[in-house]
Amino acid sequence: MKYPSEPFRIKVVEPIKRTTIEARRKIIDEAGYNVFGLPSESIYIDLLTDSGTSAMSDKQWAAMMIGDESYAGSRNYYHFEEVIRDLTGLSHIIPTHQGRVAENLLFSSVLKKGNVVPNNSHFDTTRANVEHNEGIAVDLVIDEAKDPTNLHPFKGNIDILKLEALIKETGKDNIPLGMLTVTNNSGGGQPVSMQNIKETSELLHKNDIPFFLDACRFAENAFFIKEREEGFSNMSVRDIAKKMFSYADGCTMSAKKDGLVNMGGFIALNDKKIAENIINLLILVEGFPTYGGLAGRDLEAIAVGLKEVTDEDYLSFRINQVRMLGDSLTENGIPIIQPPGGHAIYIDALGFLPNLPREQFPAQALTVALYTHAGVRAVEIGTLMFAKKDEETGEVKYPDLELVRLAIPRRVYTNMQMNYVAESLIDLHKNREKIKGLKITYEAPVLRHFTARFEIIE
Ligand code: PM9
Repeated sequence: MKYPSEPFRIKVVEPIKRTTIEARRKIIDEAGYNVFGLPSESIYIDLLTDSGTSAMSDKQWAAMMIGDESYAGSRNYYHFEEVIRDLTGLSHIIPTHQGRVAENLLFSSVLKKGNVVPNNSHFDTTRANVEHNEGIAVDLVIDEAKDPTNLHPFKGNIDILKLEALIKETGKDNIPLGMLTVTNNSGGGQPVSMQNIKETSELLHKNDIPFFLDACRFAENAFFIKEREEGFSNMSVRDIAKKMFSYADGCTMSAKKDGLVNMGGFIALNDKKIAENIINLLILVEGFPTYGGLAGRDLEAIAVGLKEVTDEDYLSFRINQVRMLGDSLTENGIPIIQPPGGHAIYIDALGFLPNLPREQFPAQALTVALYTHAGVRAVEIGTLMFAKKDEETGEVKYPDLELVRLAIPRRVYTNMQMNYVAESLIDLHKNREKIKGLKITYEAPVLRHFTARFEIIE
């Protein structure tokens, strides 16, 4: 089958409501034209994020019943530690309640003012945590990634020559670590090849710089390597994932993605001294190192989720469900980042709404229109999330791409529901000249996309 059918049957059903277009017009106006302000009850299909929105399996729910809620030394921590050690080969396993805390603890422990952190593309929380610690986050993804139509199989790759130049220019002592985000969320959920992981690791190590993975979607990345990279078609996805980790000195992970849970994360690393510093901070802000802000039952569910996520029937359905949505949009003339990413489809809002100027937030305008038209919540990844204003000149630097992300929760929606999303977008595309631009009326100084408010430009 081109698009495999669901490799699971549904045991628990959560009803979702359909609302009228009139009701949604009122609700989105009250939310200041920001979909983060919408009550989830007003949404039919929620594609805001694939993070923390997965459906857990029967085995994960069963695992929660063997939660050991001891303050220290919970048996679930030891299982969690064993599974992560086996997967990553890394020595120190530190639980956190989600990915950004892992980032915060790591960067608070290794960054000094003015230090530089290279990455293919920093996710927004990663960048914010680097900058919060007075570091400089530098994105070095390959140029092909900036062209939405380019069919490069590994558009998440970092540009090795640019990385080399950055190390020379900055000086290796000013780079406390280098990172790769797998898959590259901000660049379209695109995978990084094993070759690129290896070359990045070698180059960083040659300069005595530790190499970390932002491993949120490691299993999806490993599946793409199996599908696309020469020499891996006969290797299991689990072994490919292990090989990816084998090049790294550490990783941060939001288990809310490929951990298949609703909450959780971790840092894993080999350096004992840094691990000690992180643990001291962890005790201050998250909790004792055998729970790190999570309940024992959460740790158990993550341990099971990290095993389930490399199941190849699951991954084949997962990746192809996302691809199916992307293919139907493409077939109907809707511009998306090609090829479809692992966890999401990214619509090129500049191609969808060529008449709206960047200062009118075209991707946000499309996100608002999609919710109003169909009750589908997507998220903007463009001007609102990434534009930077030069305080002195007032000039706005826009990101390369202006995108609307349709992130698909894991094991949650059926292919029929994905057809509904595709049809809604096709409808909207036919009537695209009616979509109006937006003007910002409130913005916070950091991570403004979460709380910004807008009005429609009539
Ligand atoms: N990613 C996402 O929707 C959730 C937050 S924004 C709605 O894509 C990477 C690559 C991520 C990521 C979160 C985090 C932070 C780190 N790296 O959300 O703190 O995609 O668990 O993880 C989101 P936490």
